Amino acid sequence: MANHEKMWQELGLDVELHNELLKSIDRTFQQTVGAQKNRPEGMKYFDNVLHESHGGRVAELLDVKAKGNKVIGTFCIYVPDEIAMAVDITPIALCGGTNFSVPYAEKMFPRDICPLVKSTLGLAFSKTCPYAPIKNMAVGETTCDAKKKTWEILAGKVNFHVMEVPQKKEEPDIKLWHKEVREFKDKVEGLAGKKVESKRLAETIEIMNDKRRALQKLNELRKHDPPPISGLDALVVMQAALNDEPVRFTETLNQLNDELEERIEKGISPFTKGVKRIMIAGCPAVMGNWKVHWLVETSGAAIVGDETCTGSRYFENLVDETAKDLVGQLSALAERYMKINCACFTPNTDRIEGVVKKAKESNVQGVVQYILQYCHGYNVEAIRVDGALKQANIPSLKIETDYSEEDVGPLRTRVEAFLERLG
Ligand code: BJ8
Repeated sequence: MANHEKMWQELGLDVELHNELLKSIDRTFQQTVGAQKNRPEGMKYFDNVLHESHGGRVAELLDVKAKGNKVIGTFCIYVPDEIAMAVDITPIALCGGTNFSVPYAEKMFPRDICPLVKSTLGLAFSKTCPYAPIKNMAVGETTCDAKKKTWEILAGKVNFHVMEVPQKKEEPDIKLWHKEVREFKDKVEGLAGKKVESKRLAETIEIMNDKRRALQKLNELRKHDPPPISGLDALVVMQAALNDEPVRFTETLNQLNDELEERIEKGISPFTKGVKRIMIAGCPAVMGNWKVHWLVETSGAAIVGDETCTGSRYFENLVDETAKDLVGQLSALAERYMKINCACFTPNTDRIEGVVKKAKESNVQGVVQYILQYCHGYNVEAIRVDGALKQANIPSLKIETDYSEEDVGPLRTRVEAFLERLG
């Protein structure tokens, strides 16, 4: 990493503090992901994506900009990347998963907002986020109160666009979302200084669908008993998906999937057959955050599915590739993204039914509902999710936590007791 110091200096980062941040993330990574046994060879690439997220990937984005193209920062999987990519804009996810930066946000923001928001803002405020100075525009959305109110503050400081994600999924809401998608197209066209062409949009739709297909395949392979890959490693792949160049990511993931098929044939797994199978449902675990996956898997279970935005919500549902003109393509994109079941929607029956369906498909014995502290949407919805799972005879455990390590002891006790209850 040392060879990137000049780049960080030129970007105006606090290099000393940034080095501390990297050390802190690396320490957590080594204690969790790095401490696993019997990992697939192909994971080396995805580990490296994480390690280079503040180095090599930043250098790549600077090259993108040197060629006259733009970079946008996003905070939610509702932003349709395909449209930005169609005008040569590179979207990059900016959500923070490290506890290191949380105190920097707490100096300015209330403490009682979710750690994902605080971590993200803390990185920007402490001058340790290399993407903050690179991005030409940030794109927020109206999914939760913490985010909505944060955008108002950031909008005065950086070029900011907010997409209105509706809170219901009825006809007027769907219409509103289609309009938002069309407005997003206008916005990125203005930023890039070029028009979205239908031919190029068809290509970027295919690129992102290919990426989703590869992730769906990984999800299928995890259904095997024993799974050929840990849930923690599958999470690393997902975290890389939000940062890496998509074509390269898909190619490498397809290679990993081939290796996993071989492992299944040869009976190679980090677990033994009959291991207790768990699905995670709820909030996303973005780069830097491996806490709950690590806790569950070091307590003797395998995570075989994730109903989160760093899981199935990101890759389920493809964009219809049959639309032939721009109007049809934008509409197909809006339809696909509207199917994401974030807890911001009311009622959210599709998500609740989806959790049960996925838990059955992955043949799990239990579901861990992962709730980031102060995320009221997922926290309150956990009651309905729990009820629906109970009806299907699937026990669930709700874990509400932040990014710190302080509650690891009590959480482990609760996870172990839950796993024991599964028989
Ligand atoms: S579509 S889950 S990526 S908003 S955890 S900041 S909701 S208080 S991250 Fe999300 Fe889009 Fe929804 Fe997915 Fe708010 Fe909750 Fe924090 Fe959250």
